[in-house]
Amino acid sequence: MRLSTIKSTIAVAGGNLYRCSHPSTITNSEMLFSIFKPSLPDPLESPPALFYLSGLTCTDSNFIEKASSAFQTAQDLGIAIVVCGTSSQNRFEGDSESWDFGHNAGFYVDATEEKWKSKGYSMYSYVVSELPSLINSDFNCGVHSRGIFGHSMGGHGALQVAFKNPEIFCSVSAFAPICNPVEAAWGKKAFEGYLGSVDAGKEYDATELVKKKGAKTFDDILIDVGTKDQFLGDGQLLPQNFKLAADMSQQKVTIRMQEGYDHSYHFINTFVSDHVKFHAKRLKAEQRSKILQATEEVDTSMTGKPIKCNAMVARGPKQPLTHETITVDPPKAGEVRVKVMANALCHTDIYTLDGLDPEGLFPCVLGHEAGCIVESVGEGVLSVKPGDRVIPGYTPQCAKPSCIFCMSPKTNLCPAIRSTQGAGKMPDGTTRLRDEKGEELYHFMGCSTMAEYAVLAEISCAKIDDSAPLDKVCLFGCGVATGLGAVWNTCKVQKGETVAVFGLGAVGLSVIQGAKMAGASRIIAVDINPKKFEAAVKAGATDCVDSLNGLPEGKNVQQHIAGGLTQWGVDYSFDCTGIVSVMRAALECSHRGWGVSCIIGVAASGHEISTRPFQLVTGRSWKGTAFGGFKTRTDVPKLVNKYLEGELPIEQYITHTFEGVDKTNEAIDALHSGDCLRAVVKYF
Ligand code: NAD
Ligand code: AHE
Ligand code: ZN
Repeated sequence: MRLSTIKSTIAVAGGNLYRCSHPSTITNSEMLFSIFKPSLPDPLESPPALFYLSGLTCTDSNFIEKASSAFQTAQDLGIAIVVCGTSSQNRFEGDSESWDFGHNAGFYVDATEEKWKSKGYSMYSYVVSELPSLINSDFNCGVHSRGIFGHSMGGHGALQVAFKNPEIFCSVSAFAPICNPVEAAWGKKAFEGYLGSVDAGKEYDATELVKKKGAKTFDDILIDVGTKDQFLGDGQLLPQNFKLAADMSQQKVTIRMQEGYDHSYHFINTFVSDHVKFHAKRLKAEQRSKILQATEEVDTSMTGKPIKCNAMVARGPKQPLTHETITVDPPKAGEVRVKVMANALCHTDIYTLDGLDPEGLFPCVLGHEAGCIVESVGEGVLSVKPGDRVIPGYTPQCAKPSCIFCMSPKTNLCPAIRSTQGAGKMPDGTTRLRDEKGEELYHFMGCSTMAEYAVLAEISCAKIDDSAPLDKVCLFGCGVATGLGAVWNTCKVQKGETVAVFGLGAVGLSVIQGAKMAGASRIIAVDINPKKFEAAVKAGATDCVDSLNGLPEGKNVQQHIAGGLTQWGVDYSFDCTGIVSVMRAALECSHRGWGVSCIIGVAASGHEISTRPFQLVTGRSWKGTAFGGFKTRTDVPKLVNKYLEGELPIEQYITHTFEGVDKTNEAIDALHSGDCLRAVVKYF
């Protein structure tokens, strides 16, 4: 049963902002609050919640109207923001004789003075217990992790509430907080008024609390203060007292004195995005570790024994996959058996299933973009152990000093097991997969993750941060990493350079994301499906070209790009379609004299590229990339960490999610629908 009433809903930054009210049992009044809920690929997922406490005289509307730049960052990082009121809403004679005490100035304490207690002035308990559980039940936000921040009186509120409830609020920050209220006029007035004495206020004073704690509670606390803040000058804020006490207690505090800023919401709006990022990093880590604890550990009781499990088998080209029970044998020497937690569909799986892959072998188990947990290891395996989180890599990395490929910074193409992998076998030339009749099944790309269990070569396992959400970071197993790497590793696109990207699936969009992060000045996005342009612009495209119906009369796409949109073409172009005519167009729109065109798309068997040699004579060159040039075991963990740090968002690629390996055919249909970037199938 909902506890709150939604009074209005506004679409903001891709998410929704709800203004609500609810009959509060703690303040015994009709309380107002607002909540920004980001839209997430998985609508059932509970985003971390960041609670904002406003200052004196404010209501929730101040923040939502004057600090709205917070919402885009919150949407990008998948964080909900809750803005609550500043006092009980019971009105009575004398409740607002002065602006800094009483109505909308509840000071986040539980009043003990009867006059205020009887009117529900218990904002401390409201913020600590009532509102978080309401947000959890009515909006499914903050189920796993919450943070708190605030301004001025709300800054004081956030600090003291967090210090006393780190198990409820695992991160804290503040704007111009009243740090030592027992020493400040505002604090003294509030504590005398609500609690009967200043001394009683010590239990609500952040400086007193950190002193009393005498130890670290948080890894860091972020505080911004404007140097032109009048309340800094008149001794209301006292950040130096808090800093001193915190230093004594080894509690790290980052106080940033912002030159020229005052106490206003212009100050808050300028720095609020930093605070959301500060919290997002910590809230997501907390969320992951909570979910991890919740998710069942991998069962290792089957070590050394064959495991029967669900799988989707490709029985032949152009046939739907069949849901079967297969046997996955134990790992041999140098091998690892993993539990596949989530698998994403890549166009290459479809390409092979469509019979276009010259190396395609049937019956096989496809799949190569997954997140897994190690179930057991074969003899001699030291780099991973049961329980480790790994991402399988179809471009393995033996890292042996004798391997000229692994030792070279120029490539990631370790050939150690390429021949057996291409033949659908494990490195010893045999298979670990059998169907119900005991018939052998081929492996695929050294992965075969369209089954609940898989056996990989140890050199194909990228060990990642244990707290990483496997149903997200599985994307680093192929498409997204490939696009980013094509820009950063294969072409090394520099700041100010120009690029053109052909094909705006997950690979093409990640090329755009990579180019944007590299500082490309012009990013031309090309597709025959204009529905893809919105995502391309969001990723950073500056121009979109519909190469089917959007070209100027008498011009082909390469002439439109080189000669129309640009004078001499782009510094780099990328094919992310696998279509040889597009590969030609990509080359021919690259810059006279120095243009480089990078082939990422995988062409159908027998399809070959061609162009006039004149194109190369006049300075253009062609190159290609496999997995974006990333070395699987050393680079994939770094990509995952960048994601965990919030520096590399990827949720935007997950347009479809399914539960259960048997839903893989539906995921394939989704990929065919044209409005799917990545469909993630969660197995457990
Ligand atoms: P996808 O199917 O999601 O995207 C392909 C995009 O190309 C679609 O948006 C489609 O509309 C567009 N397209 C089709 N014909 C076009 C044309 N004539 N001109 C312009 N755009 C056109 O595929 P994806 O998962 O993003 O993969 C893209 C390609 O990259 C595939 O060929 C895949 O096999 C390959 N791939 C290669 C590597 C590698 O390591 N080299 C890694 C992953 C994927
Ligand atoms: N089997 C095909 C080659 C397919 C291909 O080029 N695969 C890419 C990865 S696509 C990932 O979605 C690759 O990395 N190739 C390098 C390699 O060693 O396969 C064929 O043409 O035979
Ligand atoms: Zn792939």
